[in-house]
Amino acid sequence: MTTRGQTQQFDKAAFKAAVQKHLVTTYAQTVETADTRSWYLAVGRALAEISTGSLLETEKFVAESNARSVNYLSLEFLIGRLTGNNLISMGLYEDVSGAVEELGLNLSDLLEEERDPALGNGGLGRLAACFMDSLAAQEYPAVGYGLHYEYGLFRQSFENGRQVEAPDAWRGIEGYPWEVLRPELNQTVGLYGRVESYINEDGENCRRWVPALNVEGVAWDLPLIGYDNKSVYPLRLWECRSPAPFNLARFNDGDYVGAQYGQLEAGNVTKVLYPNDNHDQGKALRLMQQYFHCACSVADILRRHFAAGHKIEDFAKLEAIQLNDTHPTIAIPELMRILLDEQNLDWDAAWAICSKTFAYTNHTLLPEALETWSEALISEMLPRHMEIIFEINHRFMSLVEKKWPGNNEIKRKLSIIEEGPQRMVRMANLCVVSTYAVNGVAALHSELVKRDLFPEFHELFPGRLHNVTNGVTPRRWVKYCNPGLSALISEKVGDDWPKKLEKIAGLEKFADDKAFQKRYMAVKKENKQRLANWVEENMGIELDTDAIFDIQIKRLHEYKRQHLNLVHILSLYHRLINEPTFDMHPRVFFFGAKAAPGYALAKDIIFAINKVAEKVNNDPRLGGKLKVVFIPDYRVSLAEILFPAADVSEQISTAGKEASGTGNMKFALNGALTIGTMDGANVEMREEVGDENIFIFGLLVDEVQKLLEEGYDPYRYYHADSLLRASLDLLETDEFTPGKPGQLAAIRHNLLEGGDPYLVLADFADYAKTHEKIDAEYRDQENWARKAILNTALMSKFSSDRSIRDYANNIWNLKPVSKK
Ligand code: C3B
Repeated sequence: MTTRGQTQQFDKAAFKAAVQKHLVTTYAQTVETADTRSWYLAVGRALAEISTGSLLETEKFVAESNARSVNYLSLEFLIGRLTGNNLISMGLYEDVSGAVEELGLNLSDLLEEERDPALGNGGLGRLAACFMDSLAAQEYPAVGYGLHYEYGLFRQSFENGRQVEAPDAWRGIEGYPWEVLRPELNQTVGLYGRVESYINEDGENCRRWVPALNVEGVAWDLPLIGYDNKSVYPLRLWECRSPAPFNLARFNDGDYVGAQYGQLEAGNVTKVLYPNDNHDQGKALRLMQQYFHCACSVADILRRHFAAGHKIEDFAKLEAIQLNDTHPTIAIPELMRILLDEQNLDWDAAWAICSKTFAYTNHTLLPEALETWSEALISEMLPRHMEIIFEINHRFMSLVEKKWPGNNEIKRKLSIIEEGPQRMVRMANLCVVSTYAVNGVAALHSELVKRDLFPEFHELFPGRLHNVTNGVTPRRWVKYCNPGLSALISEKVGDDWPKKLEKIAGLEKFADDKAFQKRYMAVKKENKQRLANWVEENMGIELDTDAIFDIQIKRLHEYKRQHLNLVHILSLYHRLINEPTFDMHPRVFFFGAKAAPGYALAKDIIFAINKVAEKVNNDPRLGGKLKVVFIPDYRVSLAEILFPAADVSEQISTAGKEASGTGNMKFALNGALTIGTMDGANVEMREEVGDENIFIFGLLVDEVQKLLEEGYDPYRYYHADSLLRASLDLLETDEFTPGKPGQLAAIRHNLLEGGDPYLVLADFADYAKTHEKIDAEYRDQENWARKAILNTALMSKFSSDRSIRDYANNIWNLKPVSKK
């Protein structure tokens, strides 16, 4: 049967037979009675059969090529639904659509049956998924290593406007059709216990870890299918299982250990994804997840290395390990431990390998997201690793002493160990010290990493800090999710733009072409209609597609400032009711966002937006000009409907807080105009599209820092701006919560008495003024069409293919290995 590259004919009869076989033998259904879900599963399995074959072939081919590989370690891969996207990568979308039609089925209906694998929280996990897609598309040898969570990110619903969380059993009871169990790759992982000294055969003093208990790591592979080529790489997800019931009698102190570890069930380690985005909670089980992930992954990398016949000395030459944020940092002492205690290398030899293997990506400057673990916890769970961390730090401190003799303040600041009532291990410092490359994720962010986060490290290790600007895959985020626009692009620039996004620059010359503008806007209108239909069917709200569709979709976080958007909506509401001459183009404000379950203010913001939505959507005084829609359970598959339908993209974080953003890129590629601050990748998007084609507002990073240093007083803005005051004061009334005044007051309180830590009030006036400009510009549809087309045309820099080439050339030293 055919794979990709269309080198062979698709054997429709064989494919149909494979689907029917799976329907009967795998899912125990009959052709006559099977429901849509069973058919989707059977089609998924039949396709996975093809990709699994290619995966095994690619593994062998890469192993024999002796090329360097990258191992992408991430606690999160927010991959989204695979079936539709994989069909596109395999070049089989049309063929399979035809085949299932002959079985009396509709492919789109089948694809809707797939549950999103939501194995990530937000930007960081989605970036990892785009990167894996780009590695495969460009045939850079790669393995993605993650965790096989039984429950992904919680499912969100609203009860009386409030977020309610439910578990996300993404695999259903039947299992996920694309995953394949690899029992031969099992790993055993130790935990707790003690470290022993002993003398080896050569009379040397050695250390070894004697874990108190072991758990089992089971590998599940998902296929990462290269677009229009024959390479398929594994996304290897580890599931934790406890081997036979714990044998407590093995422990010397049965009772003591029983009391301490009794509740620990190994099966729980990969039970659920921690639902925090940009926030470190410091829970022991999370450290256990991190170690379990790293131990299985490092062991598997070594297994592959040795199986290919290589020597340990060549490890760094052949394997790069990329740490996606600090979450997998414990992989560093784990590799050191194996090299020292199992491979019997001396410290310098082990360190030489480690420090040429690992590279680290920093994704945030937010202090609450920078991970630290207590020394006590690490010493208990991973005693040998703690010893190794101390030794790394000891040697590093001598280096600091050499550079800044006698300067204890710098030592205190740079040390991997933070002194205090309880000593803490700073994972970011461990990363910077132990890796050969550290990168930020957008130009501005990388500058701030150098200037504010790691200035002394930058001095000490010149050349170690890099920038790699994030990107998004044009396969999922245009070709798959926006077929109308894709057809239009292909017509003008040829059909290889999904793998050579530079080609879309060819659209620039059509920006003033009236006929093209009309067709481009007609596609936008269809996409708005698709979203409007979803909203009508699922939420019962009727929308007018002539309105401006203004969308903010991302995790709920104060720094992302959904509440700035809300206060602006309140100001429009106030003006529509109180200013008889106020005119605005009809506008729908969409939100999609999950709040971490423990983040009270974020949940209050969701509640407030929902309450405001209830009121404005039904208030006849507004003449239908203002609608607010909070899409429940925002996830990748809904993003695929939302991005193509946007006119305006909200990227309004406080300057200096959003490391990059990637939703901003998806919107612009799909022809939305950005309203945004000079933050993250917005800065580089502005460089690409030009100031006229983006709406920039707000304080700059340095202005933010200055204002905070001088002492920021939100009341100053409150008293000086009557519209702002009226808008905020609405939150104290019962306007949106009839009979219950004060239900929304927490937000106002945070912005006034709470000191407004993210400067919502300081940026409000400029934000509101910029929205007025958007309103005026939208009314000139030709002008708007021109700008939208230019946004699509000028986004090629933000393909994740370019990001991956940057990593490959500047950090990983990786060459494509093409399987012809
Ligand atoms: C995010 C950042 O908040 C985004 O600005 C960035 O675009 C993405 O990472 C990808 O680089 N991020 C996240 O989702 N979770 C974290 N813990 C830290 C950063």
